Amino acid sequence: MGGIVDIADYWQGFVRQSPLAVVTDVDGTLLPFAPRPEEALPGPDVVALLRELAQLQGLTVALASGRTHEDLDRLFGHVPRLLLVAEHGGWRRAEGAWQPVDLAPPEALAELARELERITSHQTRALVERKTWSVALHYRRVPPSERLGLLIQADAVVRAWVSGHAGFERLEGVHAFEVRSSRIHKGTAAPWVREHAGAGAHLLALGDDLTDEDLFRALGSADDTILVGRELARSTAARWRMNGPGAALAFLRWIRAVRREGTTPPPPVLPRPVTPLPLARKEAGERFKLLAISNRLPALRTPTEPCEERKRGVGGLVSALEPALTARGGLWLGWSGRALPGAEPGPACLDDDVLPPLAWLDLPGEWVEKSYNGFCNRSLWPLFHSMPERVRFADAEWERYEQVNEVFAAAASNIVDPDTPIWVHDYHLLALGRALRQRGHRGALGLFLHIPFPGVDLFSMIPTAERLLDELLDFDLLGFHTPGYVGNFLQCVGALSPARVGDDVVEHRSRRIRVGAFPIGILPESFQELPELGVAEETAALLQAIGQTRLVIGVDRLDYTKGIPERLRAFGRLLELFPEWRGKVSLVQVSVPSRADIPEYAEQRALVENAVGRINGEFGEAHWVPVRYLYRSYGHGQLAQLYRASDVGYVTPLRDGMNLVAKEYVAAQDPLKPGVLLLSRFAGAAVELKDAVLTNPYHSDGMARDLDRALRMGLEERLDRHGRLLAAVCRTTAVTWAEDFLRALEACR
Ligand code: ADQ
Repeated sequence: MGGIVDIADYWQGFVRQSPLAVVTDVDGTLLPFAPRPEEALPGPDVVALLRELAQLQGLTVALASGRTHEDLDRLFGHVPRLLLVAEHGGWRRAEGAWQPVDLAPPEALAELARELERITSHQTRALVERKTWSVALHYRRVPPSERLGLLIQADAVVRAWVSGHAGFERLEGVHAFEVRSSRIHKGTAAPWVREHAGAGAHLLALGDDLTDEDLFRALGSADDTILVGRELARSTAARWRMNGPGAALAFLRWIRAVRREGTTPPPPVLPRPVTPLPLARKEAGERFKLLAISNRLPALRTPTEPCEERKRGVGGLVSALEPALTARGGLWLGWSGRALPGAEPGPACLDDDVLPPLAWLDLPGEWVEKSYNGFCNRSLWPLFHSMPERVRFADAEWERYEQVNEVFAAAASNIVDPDTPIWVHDYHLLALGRALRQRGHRGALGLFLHIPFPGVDLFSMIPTAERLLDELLDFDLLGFHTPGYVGNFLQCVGALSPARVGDDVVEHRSRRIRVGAFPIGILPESFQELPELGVAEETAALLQAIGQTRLVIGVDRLDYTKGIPERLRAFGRLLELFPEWRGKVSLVQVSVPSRADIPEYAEQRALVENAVGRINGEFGEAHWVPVRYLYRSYGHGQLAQLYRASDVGYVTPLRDGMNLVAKEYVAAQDPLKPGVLLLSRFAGAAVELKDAVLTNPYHSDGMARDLDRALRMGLEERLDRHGRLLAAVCRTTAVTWAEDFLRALEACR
């Protein structure tokens, strides 16, 4: 794609090549999703189009689907010359009969299918589908109120089964999941299609979901790939994208016209490059008045999850920054989350179909490993959270970290004018101010740190502490959550740098750098609205399962700084020290998966699961499960409902920059009968939320007593505390945070 000038010319040339094979997924690519899979039927126009394409000289058409071969036969078996690939590549049909690939069906899957059938035996609307190399559970028709219970059970079964059976993987679908042998995937069908299309055939693959990525990855540089769907910014190996089945069909009709009739006008729907050509600076500079840069982007935070899942995890940063950027004509730049196989970062890409527009970079896998997994998350993250025993340093990781910062600076200076204000976020990009200045950036540069800033004893453990500090002083504005972190930063500057330190300013090399506390908040109203009916039913089912006991709730990313094992231990101590609570209180711990490819995080997961098992084993009874552990993400509405239903918000990180869960819990309470916030004194939020019951997460006995106190607290004291807590949560919100920071940034130059 390197030297392409005109996209229409490129496609005119590509689709004229012979032999050419078009390989396309069916559901979501050619057919829109229907409420039930059996309702997603191809219309006569789609079948006629495939039939005509398959007849054309030098063109082969293959459908590659996750459906069973019986299903594909029923829908497309009568179309002559059409190649069919079922079960993600496992079954293939050219002329004549279906052929399975040469891989014995795994017998162990029968056992998993039986287990899933057992837990769905009373649930007639759930469907366990046994395929040759996989088992799928479809729950689209299960009423929302019953889904959660079913999924909790199914999840536990599948997790245990997959961890005991190497070579299998779990794939998430829309209201379905599938466990399949990882040796069967759509990529395996590519050589088979090429063989049938003829020597030297070029392949064009179209697909919409994650199973199509295997196909995209299996193709070579002479082939081409199109991601179909509105999820424009999803991480993909495809080189082009288009909007949905309507666009894909229009494009296939155009291919039919080009190959049948020769010269034709350009395609009615042009695929758009996933990696656009870099923007000309002048054009971009005039367009964008503010640039925000963070490691990850809102729509790209978890690229393996479907879009609706991603929206659920949106925290304060996104809800504050999106409107602030949109209002100011700003752009947001970040890493795509995609690790490239080579040694070079990709060019910056832009998606301006969304507001605010997003720009992103792909990074080489080795850089991600060293910079993101290494220096960011194994050096800075534990050190800044005062956990030096978890810290390790490697020179090569620091070097890659600086390089990543330079690549971001290069992208930024290519995208915006040198006078544009830039707001940088967090510990991944501490060296970006220096890198931007070296590229001649003149506009105001601000950094906001979302995690704590440690005292000088800890900070000076970084081998490059002085240099990092000096780089930080190239920003014009440095923002932290609390005055304590500001104090720590100024203390570090005083001790490790020749700069002059004032109350909220540092003077260095004839420049003044403003330093201040900008406590981040939430949008309190968004936790006070009643959830939609379906959402409410799903959560209500969980609450019903818990029964009449008092409820304590924990909600976190699964991260060792959040102190989840310590929290569970203290809950166990509560049941030991105050046996009267047995059978009368339940803890629901909701953990959202995080950084799972770093070993410490996988260990944390095992620790938490063991602790849950221990407590339930030791104290549980037939009618009472002390701890319910949910390893998944919830939407705002559901979290709000869980918070509101709980007697205690159990928010006990070992150390936390702010902690938004604490604020969310307060905002969601019924003001007439509020629950009690039990908050770690080591969360930044404790500075503003002084009326919580403050606790020490390192002290199990103390935390158990604080929990007992929170559970027993009378209405009058709860009302009193909650009134003051709510006032604090409404005083510094996501909006005031972004506006205050931006105002201070704009005042800098
Ligand atoms: P985090 O460490 O991610 O943020 P936090 O501030 O608590 O921590 O924000 C987590 C967000 O994720 C909350 O909005 C919460 O609702 C959501 N979340 C957590 N578990 C979830 C689940 N299971 N399902 C759905 N949503 C879930 C970092 C710093 C913090 C700082 C923020 C913002 O570590 O200290 O407060 O940035 O600056």
